[in-house]
Amino acid sequence: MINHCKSSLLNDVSKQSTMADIAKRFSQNPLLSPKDLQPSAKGLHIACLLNPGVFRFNGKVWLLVRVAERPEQSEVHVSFPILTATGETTIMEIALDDSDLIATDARVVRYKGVDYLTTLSHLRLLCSDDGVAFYEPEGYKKLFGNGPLQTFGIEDCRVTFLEDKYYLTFTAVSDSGVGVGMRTTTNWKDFKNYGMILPPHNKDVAIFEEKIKGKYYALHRPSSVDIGGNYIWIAESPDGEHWGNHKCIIKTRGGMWDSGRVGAGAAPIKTEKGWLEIYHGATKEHRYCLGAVLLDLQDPSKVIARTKDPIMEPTEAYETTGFFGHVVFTNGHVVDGDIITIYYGAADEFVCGAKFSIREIYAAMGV
Ligand code: MAN
Repeated sequence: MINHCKSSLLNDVSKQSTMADIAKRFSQNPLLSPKDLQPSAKGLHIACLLNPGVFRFNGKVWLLVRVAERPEQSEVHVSFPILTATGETTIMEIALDDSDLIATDARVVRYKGVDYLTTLSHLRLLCSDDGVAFYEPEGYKKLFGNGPLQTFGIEDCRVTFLEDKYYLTFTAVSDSGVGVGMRTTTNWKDFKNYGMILPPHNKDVAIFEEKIKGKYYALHRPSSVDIGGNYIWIAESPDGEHWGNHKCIIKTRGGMWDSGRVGAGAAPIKTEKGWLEIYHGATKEHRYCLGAVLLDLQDPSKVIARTKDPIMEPTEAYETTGFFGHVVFTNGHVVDGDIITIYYGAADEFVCGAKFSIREIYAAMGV
């Protein structure tokens, strides 16, 4: 088994935190666990169900959930699936005592100097009448990685509804790097594939659900090595596909809960005070919390406010213990008046739900 739980350092960090968590978690959490779905192929099992994109369609709430699979693990090997460029699944198996193997992170291994993911992810549609009980409807296809830039899978899809079309922006992983793929659909049966819209290293793309002064806007997260870091950027586009005028707008904050990396959640929410964005921030020890920022309605590259403390922290057992513990990560929500219902990945293993009041988030931001 590959492992999972984090060092005692994390417990110390939890104790120091200010516990400003204002999320109202569903009592039914976790809503979905790996055992609730069938694997996509014989010989695979689902290790994690996590990080769903969320949207409304045909009167229901839908999740486009990330399903992370691998073979059952033996005592002596680590094994994981990889797609070929033409879409067949192959299994890579490495002896745990191989001196060329570095396996210290549950999510990634390094073998002979090359990084691989320990699971292969695809995206699957689930829907619900009440936003709590989700099922897989008949007649909708699973979405798999496609082509040479998605051979390690597709992950963490944001779904933006803009002018009658759903834009799916997701992490596309391969041995060439981690970039952003895009597909669009109107009916969730037929998809137009745009390939990679932002090259490595980039992820966490959330397209705004309205154009501003005729232009599309998106948040994204390039990672800059040596100089720079893992910061949230904003970009503009004439067509939703080609992006330019990039600006860095939200950086990590030293010594705080978001000191290691920050990345956008789902599409920003238009409110009377600005575009409200729930984002994730992590420490260098990979403890993932959620915070919020408010962006100017007319010029969303201007940050009006940002929460000092996290609005949600991994506190429940299903958030602290699992495939990769001490993680709450969201990339999908629905909004009803003052209430934002987020769906989130907990410990990179379960799908959970929680509600926030927009007014309470404003109060936490001091606006
Ligand atoms: C990265 C991504 C996410 C994952 C978090 C926490 O940001 O791989 O999919 O949820 O790490 O492990």
